[in-house]
Amino acid sequence: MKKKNRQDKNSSTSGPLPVVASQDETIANLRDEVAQLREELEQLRGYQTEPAFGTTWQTEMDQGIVYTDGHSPTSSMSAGRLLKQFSGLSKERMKSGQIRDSRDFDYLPNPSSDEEQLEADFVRWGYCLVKDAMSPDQVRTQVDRLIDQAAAERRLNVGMMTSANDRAQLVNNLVLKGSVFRDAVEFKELAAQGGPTVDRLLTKIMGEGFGLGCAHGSIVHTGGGLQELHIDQGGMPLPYPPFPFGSLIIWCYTDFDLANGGTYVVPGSHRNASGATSFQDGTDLLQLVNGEPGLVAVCAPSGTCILTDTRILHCGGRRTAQGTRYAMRCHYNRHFIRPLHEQSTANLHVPDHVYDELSDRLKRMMGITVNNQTPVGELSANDESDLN
Ligand SMILES: O=C(O)CCC(=O)C(=O)O
Ligand SMILES: [Fe+2]
Repeated sequence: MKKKNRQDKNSSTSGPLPVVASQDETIANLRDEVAQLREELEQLRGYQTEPAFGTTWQTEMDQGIVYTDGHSPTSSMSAGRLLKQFSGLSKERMKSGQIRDSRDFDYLPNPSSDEEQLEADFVRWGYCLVKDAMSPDQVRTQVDRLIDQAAAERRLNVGMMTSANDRAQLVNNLVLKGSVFRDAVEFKELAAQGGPTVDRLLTKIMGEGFGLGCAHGSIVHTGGGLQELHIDQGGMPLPYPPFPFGSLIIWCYTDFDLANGGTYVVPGSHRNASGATSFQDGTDLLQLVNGEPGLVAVCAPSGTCILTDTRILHCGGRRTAQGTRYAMRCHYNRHFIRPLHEQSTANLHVPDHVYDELSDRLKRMMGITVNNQTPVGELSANDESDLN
């Protein structure tokens, strides 16, 4: 007679023995494992982990330093090369009426105060919309100051007109131009009621101590505002790690949508589900623009704060409606990164009377704290105990 398999399911020394899985279970487990490995491989795609055939230290050393192309200040692998293919595209799509309002897609981010939802939107689509981040009164205070400042700069012939025929104006370096802006830049509730929410989200995106790249006012009249499609970390060498270097946020002082010149974005163009960047050779970026949802205009009522991942494809949109779009755009970066934005010169010429008014946090954000004279981590010759 065949003996029954009387496997002891317990062991006196190590507790229960692992139960042998049935065949179905084993296959399911293996499938999960394969999927997990695939995901990890996908994530590593941007990085060359295996040396190419024939590569040795000697061949590399003989070749010398070849990863810079001689004109890009960072490296030949900057996103600029990949972005060239989009030249003229935003205009073409706008003119042919192919850009839709984000509200036409029910799955795209809507303004929300729920931080979990905001995080989920940011991860999935590369942007999220903080609802009522400024109250109507707070918006009014900002807009009034911005309009005054813009008029003064035009009067003095230093206005920065950024679209043909004066149809858009950029008011640079707002941190130097009023405490109302400074307070919003450092998320104080008195200037922006949803500031703490924005601050918390940005800290999750970039880590503590993130810095300010620039804060400027954006004024877009009818017919102005259109930019080329770009990303806001385009100067960084590729391949990108699976996280953004910064975040451009836009405080909407007026309503944003297609007619009003709302920002055009390609939702989801920042990464894939595994976290790998879309910005690498081999990804068909054009397919992202042409696919679903493709290029859309962000819809958000005044008072909303738009937070974007610096890897998302986007650009300023043309305002076709009468009137003017007002906004403040602030670019923040991880703390060890110098400002990347082209208008980031605020910290180069801070007048003394403004410097004295800046909070410690703002000084740190701008990278203009006075240096600590004591070398960090080095022995101090005055400290006898260190010399023993
Ligand atoms: O103003 C906008 O809608 C977008 C502007 C933008 O993309 C930028 O300044 O980098
Ligand atoms: Fe941008």
